[in-house]
Amino acid sequence: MTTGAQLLDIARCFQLEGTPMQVDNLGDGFINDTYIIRLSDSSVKYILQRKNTNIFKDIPGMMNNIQAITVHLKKKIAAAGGDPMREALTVVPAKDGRLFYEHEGEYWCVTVFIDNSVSYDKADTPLLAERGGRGIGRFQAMLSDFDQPLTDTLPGFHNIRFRYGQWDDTLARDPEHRAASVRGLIDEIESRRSEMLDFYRLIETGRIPLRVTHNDTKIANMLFDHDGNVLCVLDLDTVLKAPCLYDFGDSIRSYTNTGAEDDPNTDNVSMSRGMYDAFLRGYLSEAGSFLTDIERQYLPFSARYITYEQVLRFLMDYIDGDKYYKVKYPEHNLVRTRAQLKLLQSIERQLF
Ligand code: GN1
Ligand code: MG
Repeated sequence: MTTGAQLLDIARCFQLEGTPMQVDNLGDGFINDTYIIRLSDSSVKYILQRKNTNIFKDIPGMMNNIQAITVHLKKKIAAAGGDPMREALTVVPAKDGRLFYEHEGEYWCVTVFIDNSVSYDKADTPLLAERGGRGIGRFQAMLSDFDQPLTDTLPGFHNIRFRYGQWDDTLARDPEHRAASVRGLIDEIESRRSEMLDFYRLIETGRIPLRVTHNDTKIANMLFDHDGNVLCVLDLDTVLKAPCLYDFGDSIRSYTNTGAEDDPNTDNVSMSRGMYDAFLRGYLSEAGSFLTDIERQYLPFSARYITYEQVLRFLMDYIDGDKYYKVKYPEHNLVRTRAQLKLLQSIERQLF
C-alpha cells in the first residue's frame, strides 16, 4: 500500500503546472494502479500511474513508444483542426526530464487528465458502438504512416502460439491443483486449438499485415465527448506492430457484450448483433480505405479469436493462482472465464 503522503511525494517529482494537493484512486484497471492528482493552485489535473512491472519488463521503452505515438497523433489532430491537448494523451516528464520516475523498483508515469469527457464500461446504444468503431478506425488511420521503431512492450501479447506455450506449461505445473475442477473449460480451449493456429499462421506468414495498433480496445479505454464521439484513445501501453484485426476483435468482445465481462450470471451475456453491425459500420467508415481483402474477410473471425484468447488467459490465470489479473474475490478469474466463454459461444452462433 502506498500512502497518500507517499503518493504526493511521487507527484512532486513530475513537471506539473502547480503544487500537488491531493492524490486519489481512480478507476479499476486490471493491470496498473491509477490515481488522479489535484493541484492547490491550478484546475489542471493529472493521471498518475504505477506501471505493473510484473507484466511490463521495459517501462522506459514503453514510455518512449507512448511519447512518440502521442506526438505523431497530435500533429495529425492539429492538422485536421482538432484539439491536440484533448484528443491525444500528453505525457508529463519527471523533473529529471525522463518520461517516468523510478523509485525502489517501481515505475511511475504521469499524463494530463482530460476533463469534461465521458467514459463507459459498456456500450448502451448502437450509435455509441458506431462512434467507437469510427474512433478506433481513425486512431489506426492516423498511425498508418507512423514509421519509427516501437519497443515490443509485451512480447507474444495476442500471439496464440505463444499463449499455448504458457498454457501447456501452466497445465503441466497446475500449481494450485485447480485443473481437475475445470476440465470442461479446458476442453473448450483444446477443441478450438487447431482452428486458432490456422488463423495465426496467416499472420506468421505475412498474409495478414502488421500495422501500428492499440491491442486493448475495450470501451473503458476510450474517452467520449458529450456528443458521444470518441474524444481520445487511452491506455497506450500495448501499442504495437500487430494486425489491426486484434483491435477490431477486442472491440467486438467489449462493445457487443450484453452483460459484463465478469458477469456472474451468464444468462446476461451474449453478443448483440445490432451492436456488432453498428461497430463494424463505424470502423469501416475510417478503416475501409486501407484494409486489404484478407483483413476484411477475417474481421468476424478476429472477434472469435480475441474472445477465445481472453477465455484462455482468464482460465490460465485462475489455474496459475491469479498472478496476472487483479482479482476482487477468489473465483473472479473463473467467473470471468465462464462469462467470456458464453460470449464466445454467442459470437460463434451468430457469425459462423
Ligand atoms: C487488461 O490494461 P487493461 O485493464 O485495459 C489486459 C487486456 C485484457 C483486459 C480485460 C496488458 O486491460 O489484455 O483484455 O484487461 N491488458 C494487458 O479486461 O494484459
Ligand atoms: Mg492496459
